[in-house]
Amino acid sequence: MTEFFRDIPKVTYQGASSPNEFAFRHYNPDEVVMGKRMEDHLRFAVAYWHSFAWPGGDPFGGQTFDRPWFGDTMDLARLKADVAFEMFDILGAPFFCFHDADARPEGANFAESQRNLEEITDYFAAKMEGSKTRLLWGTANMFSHRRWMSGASTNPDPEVFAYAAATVKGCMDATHRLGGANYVLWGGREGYETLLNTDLGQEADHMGRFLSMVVDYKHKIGFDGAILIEPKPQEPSKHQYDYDVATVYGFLCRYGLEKEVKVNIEQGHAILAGHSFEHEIALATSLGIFGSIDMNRNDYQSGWDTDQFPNNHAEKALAFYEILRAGGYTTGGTNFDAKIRRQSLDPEDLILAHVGGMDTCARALKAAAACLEDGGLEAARKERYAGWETPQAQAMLQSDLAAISADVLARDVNPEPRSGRQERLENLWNRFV
Ligand code: XUL
Ligand code: CO
Repeated sequence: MTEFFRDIPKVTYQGASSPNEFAFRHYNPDEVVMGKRMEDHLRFAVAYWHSFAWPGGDPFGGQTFDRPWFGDTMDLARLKADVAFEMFDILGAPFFCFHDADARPEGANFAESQRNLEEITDYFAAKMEGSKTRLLWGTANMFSHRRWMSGASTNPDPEVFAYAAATVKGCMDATHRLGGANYVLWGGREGYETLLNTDLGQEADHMGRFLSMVVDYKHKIGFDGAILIEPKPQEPSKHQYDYDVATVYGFLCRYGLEKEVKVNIEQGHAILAGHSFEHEIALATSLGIFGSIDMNRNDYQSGWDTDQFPNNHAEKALAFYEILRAGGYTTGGTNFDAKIRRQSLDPEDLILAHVGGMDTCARALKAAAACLEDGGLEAARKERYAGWETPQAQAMLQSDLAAISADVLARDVNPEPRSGRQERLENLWNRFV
């Protein structure tokens, strides 16, 4: 045991009226919701980067956290892993996620960075033997180091493309070795700052080719997890190529990868793209590319990607409704891509942020499940489209404009508008949240 969380007990479910701060009020892992244990529905993951690698900086100030594992040595990387697995255990977290750069010190060259990653991967594997926590996904940080400033696979310099390919290979190997359920690509620098120096078309082709290589490598090593792209419209780049789910789908179709790659949808990124979280999830499920989610919330006033822990279950219920309606996660899960505020210095803050986030999601899941089981909303939706169930309506879809026009004239078609019943349905929804 390390000293870091020394007085903090394991968090257990104690019911909604528990006065204990270190208790779940809604997240009861063994409780069965719609025929499945809550833990298996939600598949919570802790994000290594925010909780263990982030120093607390913002655009105006640097480090605020003073963690005993901060530094660039392998010993400190191992201490960080010890503390991380202790936190996973306190929370009963079934999964975690990490970038190479969160887990290992940067080496003097690629070979040294790769060796460091392999060593820490072995260390993770040993820790996982004594832990219930599994790997939801691994990924490569190809946005922090200055080599990535003009992009990774979209960099105008082919040497950076090469470095990116080698980096992703190493991270996919690590993810595979740890039995990861997915591999994620978030392209924070895959975009541009100014069109004056950018060849959009060439960069898209390089990104498409790179992604095809990732898919080929997945098959070559027999990795059976899903490859996921994480959309985001901007920040850090002015304009990012993986803008939102619709943009990613168009990109995947263009390069013939729509059956091979899915999406990891983040709440805050959806908001930055001008969408709701549930819109992005519903679109992805309808396109057959829903993979996983990064759970957090943004500050709605600042317009930044503030990555706060979720605390509004009514808002998240809309997202879980879409996930449940589509049959739930397969390889995906609920990764807390969320960080405590830079003034939240205490070890307790890290634990309680996750407890609150897990409870918020559990409450949201239960509300969404209750509404789905009630069936009223789905019945109303079905009824709204019921006209399409007739043979005539179905035949029209196989017809053509001239024939349809003749039919409209012959039957003197004059549609009567019908209420969309939005407020009634909102009232129905509110009965469950
Ligand atoms: C950045 C972001 C990343 C990805 C993984 O906004 O969400 O943390 O989730 O690289
Ligand atoms: Co994310």
